[in-house]
Amino acid sequence: MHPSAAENARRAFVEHFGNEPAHIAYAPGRVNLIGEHTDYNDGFVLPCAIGFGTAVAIGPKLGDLIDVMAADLASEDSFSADSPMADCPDLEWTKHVRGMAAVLRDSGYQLSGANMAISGNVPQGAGLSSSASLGVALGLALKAQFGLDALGMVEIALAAQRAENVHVGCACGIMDQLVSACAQEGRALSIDCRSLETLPVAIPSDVSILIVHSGVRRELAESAYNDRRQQCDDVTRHFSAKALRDVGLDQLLAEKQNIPDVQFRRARHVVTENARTLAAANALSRGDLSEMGRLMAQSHDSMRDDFEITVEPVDRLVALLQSAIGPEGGVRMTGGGFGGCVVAILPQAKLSDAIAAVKRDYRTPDGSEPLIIETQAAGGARLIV
Ligand code: GAF
Repeated sequence: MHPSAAENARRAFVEHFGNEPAHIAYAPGRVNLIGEHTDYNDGFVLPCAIGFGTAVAIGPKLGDLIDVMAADLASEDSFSADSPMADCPDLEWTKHVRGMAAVLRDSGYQLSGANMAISGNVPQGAGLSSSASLGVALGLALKAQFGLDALGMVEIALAAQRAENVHVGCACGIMDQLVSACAQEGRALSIDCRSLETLPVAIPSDVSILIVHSGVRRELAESAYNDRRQQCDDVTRHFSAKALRDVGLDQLLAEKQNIPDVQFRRARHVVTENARTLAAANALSRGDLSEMGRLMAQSHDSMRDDFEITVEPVDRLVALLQSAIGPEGGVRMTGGGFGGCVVAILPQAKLSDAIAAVKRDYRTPDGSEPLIIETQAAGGARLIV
């Protein structure tokens, strides 16, 4: 069995810095059940946390330097708590770490010297939010180390999003960080991405969540993601609205002739996905898996045809899982798109059939068996020590 992320981070801290960490913070990755590309349009999402995450072990250090090591990458960095972004190496992980320190510092939180070791087990490049889990775990570790009592979980999520937007260069919304920070075990989180209100939705105990990685790497995902954001903003501007959340389907259809076709279809995805996501939170809370399945199928079709973020192997995987699951339960691509994972929600009794069908009928583009993860909805970020 693999040691947990927290145990790996602790062990790396002890080996590297020669003493026990004062705190270990852990934050999970997530899978989104429905509500894709709606978060940055002030819309609705329904993700849950998964049983994989990132741990940050932290301890005191005299002076102003924060020394940090990424145990899984055998890579190190050292920066001033007073000017975290000065001479930042062009490495994604260091931008996340320094970016989080910079955002907290710019928000008025006092940081000073510290030692940190990081380890995570979220599958990389799978669309399961390894970055968000890193940002949130860092926020919680820095809060514990420096006694930042005013820093609440929602604020940690917002800081992690800001660090990604400003210092990593990814224009992501708030979904991933917020569910990593605030998830509850056994529940999905219905999130209003405008008010940031969250409503836990219990997942019935006889229902399973299955994640299958298509094996398609999410190449060019960042620039395509930013293009989609831009196209949504174009339509928002067309209506002089605050966000696409405020544009109704009738209103959008009435303007079809006056909006370029691509932009129209992007907006139609977002507007209809918001309605599906609210309906899905309702269906899940009633344990209505056939309605869930119907909404997830519509969501996938909309991502494929209107938002154009699926790829052929992902579409194939969704079709084969849907026929293994049948009408009680659903499956769709999950996350930002252009590869990555699909998520299925199904009765536990169907789980072994669904897994067998994937193993029998699906191969990743390099010919291997795909990564299959059966998960329960996990709890959100927490201090382990
Ligand atoms: C990525 C982003 F980080 C999220 O904010 C969200 O927009 C998602 O893609 C698409 O729903 O995970």
